[in-house]
Amino acid sequence: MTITITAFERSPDRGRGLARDMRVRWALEEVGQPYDVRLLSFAAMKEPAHRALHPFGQIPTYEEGDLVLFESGAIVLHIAERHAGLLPDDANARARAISWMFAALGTVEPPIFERAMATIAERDKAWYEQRLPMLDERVRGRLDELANRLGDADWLDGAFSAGDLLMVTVLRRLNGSGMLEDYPNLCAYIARGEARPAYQRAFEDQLAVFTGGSTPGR
Ligand code: GTB
Repeated sequence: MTITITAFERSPDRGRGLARDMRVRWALEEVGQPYDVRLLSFAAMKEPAHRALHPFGQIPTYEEGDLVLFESGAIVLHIAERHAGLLPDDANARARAISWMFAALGTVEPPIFERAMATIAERDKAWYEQRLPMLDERVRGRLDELANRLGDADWLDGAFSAGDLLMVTVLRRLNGSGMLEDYPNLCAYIARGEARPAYQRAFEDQLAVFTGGSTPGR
């Protein structure tokens, strides 16, 4: 059955792979599932046709036959549960990998997202200079904890899993912030994720949308 996901027609990240379709593309590449991409303008995302798929009028969505999903974490979990390669077979290890998925999106992403939004939307506000150190501190707190837990391991819990996939996409949002450089093991962890062939295929495909190349899916 054909899988179709949605993505920005013109991503504000200019092809840096920071929008949340990237994690879905990467997951599909990891499990070897071909997919089509429907590109949407900001206006089209708010039209009834897209809101029928996504109540909040956002990307990404995922369609497969009668199934329509929204929320990138739920989509990645669906892919990981249906296809081998992103979750361990052992039940306890699988539950732990899912914990890391939730940790990436529920514990690590919020302070990173909040900081990113402030740097975009609040830079010209009177409070920005005062607020930024507080936002930085919240991010640093999470990075300290994550770096301590990861230590010198390659991945968060044994083999690469959907938990690592989500965590790497979350951490990448800090590229260019200067905050990651204090955490060499997290930098190496991100680099390991980015070096995966599936990541690279996904990245090239989303970049091709920005540079005007084709987005064939695979
Ligand atoms: N919780 C949802 C999920 O995980 O799927 C959040 C989905 C979401 O935020 N989608 C964004 C969207 O559709 C795109 S990814 N925004 C349009 C809207 O709400 O009207 C967020 C994003 C946007 C831009 C950058 N960037 O430029 O770097 C990075 C991430």
